[in-house]
Amino acid sequence: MAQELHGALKVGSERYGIVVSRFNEFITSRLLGGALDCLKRHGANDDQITVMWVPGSFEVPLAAQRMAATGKFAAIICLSAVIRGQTDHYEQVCQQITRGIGEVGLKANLPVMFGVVTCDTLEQAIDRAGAKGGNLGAAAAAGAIESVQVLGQLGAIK
Ligand code: INI
Repeated sequence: MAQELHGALKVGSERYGIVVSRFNEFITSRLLGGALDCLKRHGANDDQITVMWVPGSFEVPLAAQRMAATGKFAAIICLSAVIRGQTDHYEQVCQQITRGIGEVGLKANLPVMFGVVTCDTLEQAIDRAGAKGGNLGAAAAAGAIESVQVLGQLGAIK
């Protein structure tokens, strides 16, 4: 029978880094709240979590890269919000953060989670920051825990 690996939603002694954008702080503070709640409810203590605030989405990938380079974190959770109605360079900001977060994860060989709300209106952003669309920050944190868990199992394969 094939061996399958599944990551449990259980935090061990590993540390998590969170990068969060001040731009659209009304939304991102709620994403942060969701991520912290998720990490703690799955076993993390405050001293296992470091939160780094940056000016906007554009600055998130570099901060994630620097956090990853410390070697102290098992995963980095990136949280920001890009709302089309508020910016004439929506596409550029979205492209930068999407490509940047992907690159940082692969280069650092770490789970770097995309907890970025990209949408047309403030109402849609609110929906995804704790209203009827759930909380993308919590989802990103759950994804980080699961990724750390499942990747950690690779070393035990015989
Ligand atoms: N940053 C965001 O996180 N979301 C946005 O919607 C946004 N808009 O609308 O422009 C935004 N801009 C700031 C940008 O990320 C940088 O912080 C800024 O350009 C300085 O480099």
